[in-house]
Amino acid sequence: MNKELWKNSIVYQIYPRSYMDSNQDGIGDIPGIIQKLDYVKDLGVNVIWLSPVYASPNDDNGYDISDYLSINKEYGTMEDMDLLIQEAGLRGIRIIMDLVINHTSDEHQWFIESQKKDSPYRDYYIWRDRPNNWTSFFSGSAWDKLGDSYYLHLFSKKQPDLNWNNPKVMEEIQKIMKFWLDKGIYGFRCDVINVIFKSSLANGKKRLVLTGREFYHSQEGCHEILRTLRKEVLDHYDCFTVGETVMVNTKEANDLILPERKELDMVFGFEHMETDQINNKWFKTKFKPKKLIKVLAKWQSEVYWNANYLSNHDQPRSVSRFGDDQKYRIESAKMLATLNLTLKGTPYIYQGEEIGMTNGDFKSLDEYRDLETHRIYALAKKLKFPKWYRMKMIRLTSRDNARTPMQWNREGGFSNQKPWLKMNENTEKINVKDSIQNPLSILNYYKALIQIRKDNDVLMNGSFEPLYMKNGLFIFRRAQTNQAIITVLNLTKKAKKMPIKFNGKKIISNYNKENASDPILKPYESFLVMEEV
Ligand code: TEU
Ligand code: CA
Repeated sequence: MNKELWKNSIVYQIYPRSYMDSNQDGIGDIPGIIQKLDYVKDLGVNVIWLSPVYASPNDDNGYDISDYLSINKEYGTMEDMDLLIQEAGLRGIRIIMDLVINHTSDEHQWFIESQKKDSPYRDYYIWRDRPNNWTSFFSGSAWDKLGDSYYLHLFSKKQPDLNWNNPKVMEEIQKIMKFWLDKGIYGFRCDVINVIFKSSLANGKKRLVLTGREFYHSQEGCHEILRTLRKEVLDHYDCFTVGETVMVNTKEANDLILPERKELDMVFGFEHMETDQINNKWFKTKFKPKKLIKVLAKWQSEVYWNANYLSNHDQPRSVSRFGDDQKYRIESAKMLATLNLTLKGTPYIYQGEEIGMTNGDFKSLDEYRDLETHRIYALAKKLKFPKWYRMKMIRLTSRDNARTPMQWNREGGFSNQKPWLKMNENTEKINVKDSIQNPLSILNYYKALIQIRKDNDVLMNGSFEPLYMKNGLFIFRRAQTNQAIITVLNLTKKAKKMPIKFNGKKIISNYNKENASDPILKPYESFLVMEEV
C-alpha cells in the first residue's frame, strides 16, 4: 500500500446528475456511471471524485444531505454504489466522495428532531432567539425562523449548519466517515471545510459579501476538528483528503496541509478563480491572463502541495472563461489542459472538460435550475439592476454552466428523456463519440498528455521554476536531478514572439509543430519540451 499514491494521482470529477442516465428519467445515475467506467479508464485517470450521491431532497443538488448512509433514490441503490466501487477498482480507479459536514439538509432526521427544544438533537444545530447580522453564501440573511427560534445556515435555508461545538456531532461524523471508508473508498473531498467551526455568534463587521465571516473562517477550532478526524479516522485507512477551502491565502492553505499539521492532504484554493472578477463572482471583469498566471505561480512556489483545477461543478466552463470557446476552442482547451496537467500538484479534471464542453446556452431565467442563480437574480432585481444586466450576470457566472448534461454523441446520448437541465445545443459538434474517433481531438490530446505525465516522474515530483511570465505567456520548468520538462503556454489569442531559447525536443504540441525553436507562438499555442540535461 502506497501511502502517498494520491500525490501522483489524476482525478476526474463526476457530477452524477449530469453524467449518464441509465433508466431514462432524464437524471444521471450510478448505473450510468458504471456504464461509462471504461471511458474514464481510457482517459487514464486513477481517481474519481464523485459529487454527492447521498439521500437528499436536492435543494442544492445533493449538497443538502438528508441521510449520509443511504443513496439518493434518483441515483440508484446502495448495491449500485457497492458495484460502482468494485467495478472502478477492477479498472484501477478509486473513488473519493464528497463529505458535506458544514451542514445537513433540513430534512435530515437530526434537524427534524432538533426542532423540539428539549430534544437531545437540539444542540446538533445552531439555534438562537434572535438572529445576528451574518449573511449567507447565497445572499440574504444566514438565519431563518422555525417556531419562535432562529437557526443558522451559511448556505440555503434548507442547509442548516451543524454545531461543531457539540462533541456528539463529532462522533456522528466519524461514524459516517468509517462507514464509507470501510466500503473501500479512497477518501473525501471536504465541502467548505474551513468554515465549519463558528467561534462566536457576535455581529460581524458589515461587508458586501459574507458579513460575519471573521467568526468562522479558518478558525483554530476548525484545525482542531481536522486533527481529530485525521487521528481518529483517516490515519487508519489508505486514503486522502482534499479540502474545499473558501477565501484562503497561501499561508492559510499551508496551515491546513503541511504534513506536520496532520490535518488535510491538499486544498482547493479559490484565488486563481477570483482573477476575472471584482469583489465577488457576480461581477466579472475581462479575463486577464497576467493575473491568473501570477496567482498560479504564487501558489506553485508557496504552497506545499497543490490541488490544481480550472473548473468544477460550481464554476463556468474553463474554455469559455480562460480560453476562447469559438474560433480557438480546440487550441485553447488543449492549452488549458497542458497548464492544468503540468503544474506541480494533483490535477483535477471536471467531466466534459476533456472534450472542451462550453458554458450552457440558456435563453431565459426558467431554464436555469441552480438555486444560487435564482437567488442572485432576485437580489439583482431588488437592487433594480436592468434585466439585460441581470441576464448577463447569470449567463457568465451561473453554476449551471458546468452542470449541463455530458455530451456523449451528436444527439446528446445522455438520456432519451428531456434531461433535468437543458443540454447544450453544440452537442452535434462537441461530443465524446466523435472525439474518440478524431486523432486531433481535445480528448485524444488529454489522453496523450496524461500518458506523458505518467511516464515522466518529473511532471509529478519535479520542482517548479517559473521562466517567463509576461505578455500573457507562461513558461515554466519542472526539474529533478536527471530530467527537466519545460511547459510553454500562450494564454492569449494573439501570436507572440517566443521570448527564450532552450535545447531539447518537443514532446507534445497543440499545433502539432515539431520544431521547438520556431520564433513565433501562435494564438493559444502550447507545447512541452524535454530538455537536454
Ligand atoms: O461550494 C462552496 C462555495 O463556496 C462556492 O463555490 C459555492 O458554489 C457558491 O458559488 C458560493 O457563492 C460548495 C459546493 O461545491 C457547492 O456546490 C455547494 O452549493 C456549497 O458548497 C454548499 O454545500
Ligand atoms: Ca436516471
